[in-house]
Amino acid sequence: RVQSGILYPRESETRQVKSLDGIWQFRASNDTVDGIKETWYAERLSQSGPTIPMPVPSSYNDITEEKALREHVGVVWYERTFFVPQSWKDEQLRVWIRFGSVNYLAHVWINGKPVAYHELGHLPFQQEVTEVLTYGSENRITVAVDNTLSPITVPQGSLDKIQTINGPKTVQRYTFDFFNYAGIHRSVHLFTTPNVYIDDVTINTDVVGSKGIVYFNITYNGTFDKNSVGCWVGLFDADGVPVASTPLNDKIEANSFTGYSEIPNAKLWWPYMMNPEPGYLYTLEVRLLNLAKGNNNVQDIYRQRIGIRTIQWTNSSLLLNDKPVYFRGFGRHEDSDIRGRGLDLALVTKDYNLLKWIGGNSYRTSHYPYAEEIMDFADEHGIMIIDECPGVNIDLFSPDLLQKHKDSLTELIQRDKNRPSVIIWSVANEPRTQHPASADYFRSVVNHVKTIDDRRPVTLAMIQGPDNDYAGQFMDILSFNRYNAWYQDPGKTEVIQLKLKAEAERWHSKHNKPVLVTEYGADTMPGLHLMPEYIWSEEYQVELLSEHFKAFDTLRNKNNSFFIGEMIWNFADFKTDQATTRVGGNLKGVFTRNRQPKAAAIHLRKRYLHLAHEL
Ligand code: GCB
Repeated sequence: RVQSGILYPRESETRQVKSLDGIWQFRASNDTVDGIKETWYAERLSQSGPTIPMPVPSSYNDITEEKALREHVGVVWYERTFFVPQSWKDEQLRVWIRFGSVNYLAHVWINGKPVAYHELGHLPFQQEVTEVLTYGSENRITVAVDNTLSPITVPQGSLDKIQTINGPKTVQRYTFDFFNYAGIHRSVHLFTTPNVYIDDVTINTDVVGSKGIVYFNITYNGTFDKNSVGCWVGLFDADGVPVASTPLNDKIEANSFTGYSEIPNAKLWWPYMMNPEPGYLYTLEVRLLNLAKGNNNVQDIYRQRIGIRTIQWTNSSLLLNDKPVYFRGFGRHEDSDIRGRGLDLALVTKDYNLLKWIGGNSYRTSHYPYAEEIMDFADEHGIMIIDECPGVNIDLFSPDLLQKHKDSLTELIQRDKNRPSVIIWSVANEPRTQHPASADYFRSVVNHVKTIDDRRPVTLAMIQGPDNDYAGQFMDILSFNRYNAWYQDPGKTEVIQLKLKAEAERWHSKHNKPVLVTEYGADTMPGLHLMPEYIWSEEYQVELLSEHFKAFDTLRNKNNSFFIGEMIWNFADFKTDQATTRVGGNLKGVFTRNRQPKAAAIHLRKRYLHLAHEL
């Protein structure tokens, strides 16, 4: 089921991209009908029942005024029509459909024929559809989306029945603390490739003195004579000036080319505020050639932006280009009013502006992979990413779940392997690692990651304490989430310095690895002022932060410090499932859900800018 390449669809001289974003037709189905059995995909959705307009990309949950749709459990249907030009057939192009993310599971039909199936939200999937399209006329695409979570989905959930006056009702239970938004969350693209096409590009970089070295592995697919396929790669700097080029003829195995280029005086990829030119990117141009038609006969061209940098880690630090980094970061969510988890480029751009304004240099993609468009910004602006797979709050460890968890990491790494911004893989958030079964489970998960990518360190955002945990031993970096003076000892900010420092020291003394705080914070109702500081007020959030800052400073200023960073929970307020501890959602943001600052944002900014200049 694991796809080969999942390159982002990009136009080039040989590739066309057509967006299928826009208003689709939509209907939620209920427990009593099975639209797949009733073949709703065989004709227009409006033939089998009423439809409503639904934007793509977006979560569907908050688009209407219906509670039933917000809380829907099970399948919903999407449909739209589109045209495909006759010229695509005349030119014998391959045509592909690609979804950036459908949460959680998707069946896709085109013109009534099944073309794709994918389980796991937050990750892209694609399928060639050349044969099912009608060229020079209208086509229909139908998608059935199922949001049901079970003990063997990533993340886990369970179904429950509640009794109502109208009989039993199925509800979804889950323990993770964000709303289980669903729908077609990211863009849908049709794109073309030539018959013989570049399937995947894998980059690794190294630095020797002032020289940058870029290693590449290019795979291709297609049907013409293997002996006539050639490959050429060129590297261009940020101004488009060529800096290296290499013809590749050394096929080390079928369908792949490997090689490397050297760039003298390379400009390295640096984090934001660590260098005057952070996030420096080169463009790699890959040309697949048909040598039978001459040395320069180009079949396919794909361009991939890359950054040159090294990552190393020791028992006390994480080094980028040989310099230790300190994370000034955040936990975040893809979340906003109305569109839920749907991609919104205005929001994405605003968030990066806020991140830079506040002096942050990093965040964790808590608790699932973020949109590729969001990751592009991180590459461009020098924002360091802890890239997290959707394994949140795992409680029941089973072989079936393990397989799916590994699949989610395979797909995540396949998607993000070339990104300079991705510094650490996070294999899960807050699994119940007090269970002995978590030991074998996470040993296996980490081994799996290492077989795909051993050039980045692995972490896990842990919630169990260091003496009640079986999984920390397998990690390269020890990350923990801790809510001193919030869930533990609410109101008692005077415990923070002692407890936080003691815990960080214990993690380090137990496993001898670098330590990072991936969550701390306090829910804060914007505009609530209570002095002296009282929980939920803006003053309390500021006070809680201040006490943490003191603890962090003690840890990082020690000789041979093992403490590598702080990530506050959360960048912005976000929606959760309904609970008596939540007021319209989780309010631990330093920004509101509308991205306006609470007092804590101003306070945090002072610290992050100060740290940025000091380090
Ligand atoms: C956590 C979770 C995060 C929650 C947060 C909270 O430990 O990792 O998903 O939102 O606590 O605020 O409760």
